[in-house]
Amino acid sequence: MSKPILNVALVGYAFMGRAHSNAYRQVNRFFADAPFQVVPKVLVGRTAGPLKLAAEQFGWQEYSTDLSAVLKRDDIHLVDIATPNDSHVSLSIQALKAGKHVLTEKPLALNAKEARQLVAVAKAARTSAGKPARVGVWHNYRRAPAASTAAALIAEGKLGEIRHVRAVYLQDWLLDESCPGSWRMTAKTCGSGAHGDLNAHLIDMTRFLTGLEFDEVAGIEQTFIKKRRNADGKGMVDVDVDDALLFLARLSNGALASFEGTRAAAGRKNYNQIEVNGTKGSVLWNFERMNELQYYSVDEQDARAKGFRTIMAMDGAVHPYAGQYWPDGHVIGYEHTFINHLADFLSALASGDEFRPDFADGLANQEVLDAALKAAKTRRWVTVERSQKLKPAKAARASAGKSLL
Ligand code: SOE
Repeated sequence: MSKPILNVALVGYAFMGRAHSNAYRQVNRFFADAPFQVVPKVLVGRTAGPLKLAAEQFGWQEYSTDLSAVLKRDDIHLVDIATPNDSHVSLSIQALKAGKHVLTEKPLALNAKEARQLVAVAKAARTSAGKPARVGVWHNYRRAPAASTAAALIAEGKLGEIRHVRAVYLQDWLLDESCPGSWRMTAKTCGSGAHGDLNAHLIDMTRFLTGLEFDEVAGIEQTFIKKRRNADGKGMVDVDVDDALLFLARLSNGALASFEGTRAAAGRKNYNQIEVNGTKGSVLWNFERMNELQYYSVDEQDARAKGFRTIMAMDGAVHPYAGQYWPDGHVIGYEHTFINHLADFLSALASGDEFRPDFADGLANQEVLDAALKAAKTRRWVTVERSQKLKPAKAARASAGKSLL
């Protein structure tokens, strides 16, 4: 039986545009139960030459430099925003007002004020068919099988009461003084530096894994290299955002948490790690070993066998998403987290069930980002403004319950 068509327009075609394009191309190949036939219809950008090349390479049927014209089309159902941070809110609002469903890159906004505006528009938005518009933020790491398994274990109480979260996201590409300035290093275009880029993922993962919110934060930040050469080769630009921002937090159940986001940790490329300690056990997940989950249980009866164990979270019968791909233990990678994310969004679109993280989650995340940035700048503890009451997200889709061998 043929499925309804979902035509997509994607704005932006750099690193994230490439990752999203791949998800649109692959989702029907791996998720037989996806309720739509996804069509990568139009790639949108500003500069026709490179845009055309990207559209061909990434598999888009058409390309356009005119977003307004694309938004007027009745045959476009979903608009995806993979542009620099300063346009996430305005483009999302434009797409919602045109009656489209919207997926947006993280962080949702430059600040919480902007994010609140977007949440309000999204709540009221209707598609041209008069249905509520559906929205989501691309916090893709939630949907690594091992991370989703960790969330399920925590939700089932295997860790008991959560006491600590310890999370780091370490990169080193800004150690290189010759790396030119870009939108990622200017507050006007990115909001904050490593903080909004990397800590945003840690905040999302903490909220996802523990179901807890953030009460108060204190932090420090540093910009190690304050001037960089301009990308066009002409002169120097000031760097006015952090190269690194570290913060402490008290979570809503009293748990204590620490976070470190940096682009100046030599040798660390995409070291995105989180450890959660509870009264009955601990879990640790590191993206660079994304298919594995470290788990410790205080209940192990044999003292000789007590210790952290490594679970290969690629058993299709029990681990979420794993059974969509290859036989047990045939590992997956970065790009699959985006495919999983999209598959869940499509299911939610068809069923009407919630999709998380949505824009309300994006706002909650932004409120923590803003508070930690303010704390670092003022050198004080700051209470996190929580303008909404959110339920914790469900841990993950159920496993496919099958092995493909
Ligand atoms: C760059 O630091 C970056 O691409 C982030 O923007 C992504 O969100 C992260 O997943 C990888 O690193």
